[in-house]
Amino acid sequence: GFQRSRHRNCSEVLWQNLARNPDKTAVVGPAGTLTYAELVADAARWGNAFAAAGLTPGERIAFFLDDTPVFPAAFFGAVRAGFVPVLLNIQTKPDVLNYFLEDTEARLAVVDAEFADIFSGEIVEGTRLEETIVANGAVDGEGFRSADAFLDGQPGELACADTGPDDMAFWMYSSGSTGRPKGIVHLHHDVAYVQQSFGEHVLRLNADDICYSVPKGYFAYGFGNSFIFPFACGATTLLMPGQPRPETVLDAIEAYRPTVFFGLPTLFTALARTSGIEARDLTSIRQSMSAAEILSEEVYNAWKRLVGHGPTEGLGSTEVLHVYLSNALDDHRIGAAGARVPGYEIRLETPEGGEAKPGEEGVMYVRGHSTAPTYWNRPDKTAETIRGDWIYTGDRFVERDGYFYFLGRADDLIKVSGQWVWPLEVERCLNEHPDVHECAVLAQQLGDRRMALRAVVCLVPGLTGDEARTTKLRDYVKSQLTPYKSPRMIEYVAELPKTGTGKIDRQAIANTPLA
Ligand code: 3SK
Repeated sequence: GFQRSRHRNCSEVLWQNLARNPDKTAVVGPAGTLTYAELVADAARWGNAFAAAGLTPGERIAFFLDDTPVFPAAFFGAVRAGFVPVLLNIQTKPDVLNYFLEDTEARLAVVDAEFADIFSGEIVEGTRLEETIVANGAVDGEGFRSADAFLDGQPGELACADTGPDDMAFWMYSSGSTGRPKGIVHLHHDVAYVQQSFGEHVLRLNADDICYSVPKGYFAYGFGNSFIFPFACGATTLLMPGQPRPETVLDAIEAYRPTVFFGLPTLFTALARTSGIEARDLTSIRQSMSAAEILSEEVYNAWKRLVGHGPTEGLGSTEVLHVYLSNALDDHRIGAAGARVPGYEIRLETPEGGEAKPGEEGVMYVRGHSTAPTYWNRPDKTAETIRGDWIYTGDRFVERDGYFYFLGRADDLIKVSGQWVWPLEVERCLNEHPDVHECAVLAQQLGDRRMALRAVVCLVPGLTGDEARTTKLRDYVKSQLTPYKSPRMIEYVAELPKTGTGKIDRQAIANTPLA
């Protein structure tokens, strides 16, 4: 049966390797290669340094880190010493970062040198941030200290703090829906639980595996792929900093020869369309995993032709920490998010509140021992999503033959490139542009099943909707929000259709084929 894990501190997932296989390579990549003994010693130094900085147990530390060995070292050192890393997306805009600092009340931040500049001025004023520890490079100035100086003289051993399985271990933030992002609180036992469920039943790594997750460690998906499953098995994880592009991903595969490859549909689609990919050496990959959205059959088959297997598709959430629906390597249903992962219960609720039967549509709830107990300080949002020990996903599904097929959202949030977008937020942003008279932004399913944003724009009189205008508007959204929120399609109309009460008639727009 599935029990709550007994780990009193989730750093066990790394530390167990000290006795088991200290000389095995834990992490490789351009930023450095470390054995498990070396990684544990680094983690111990970070943990000791956080304690020496005077943090109290349970205090949050803001992490703003790309994928390098510093990430797991600082993370596991912090949790082992009883502190709570908050994994922030390194693409976070300054105003949202200011909110994160306020919400977490972090006094310390650990930041890659490349991004350290934004931890200054207005962004940190009024927050409790006292010091920014700069890793992978140096930055001068008040409030900054280099990681080397921070870690100097700290011992490479660290006793485990007095934490228990049900204590708060780390946070991640929900990516932008309506309003402020929510701090998703995870507990120490959640880490071993996702290994017991998805790790042991679906992924099944062995110690010889080298994992390469293109999605980064600050996403729950990347965190599990890079720092839970490989460490739980004494395998190796490849850490590639920098913005991934198809060419750099292919170069990394040839250089480091990963055996297990993790991506999102957007990446598999881009890779499948990369010219010359047939000539690249992908022979090291024995298993691939895709999550978050459904892959098109075309891309699934293209990947299968390239590496001999299609990506295993799954679906998870940050609230659950990792994947709760998954296909299997040897049993894959095209178009399905997957079957229930052992360790999770799934319930589909009909609009009347009953249990949906196979073939009937329902909104999905999921339950298992890795789900977040709360959003930080947000009782209203917690009540909406975390209903007792069930998580309300807001996703509409139908089950056939034990496999779940996604039908859409119960509200209008959509996932683009694996990240949540609220079309209305993009609509509001575009509406603020001086060229826009009015507009509507909708979710549009593409021919290959992925979701994209479609904007229908009525420009102010006298302006024309040409390619230059489209680029200008898309760039505007990118600069105001984040790049993935920029609409893929912008169409221009002389007038938006209206309902009898004068509201924009979204249904009429949705029913109009793409221009
Ligand atoms: O499917 C997702 O979006 C997801 C989110 C968090 C963790 C893991 C996954 C696959």
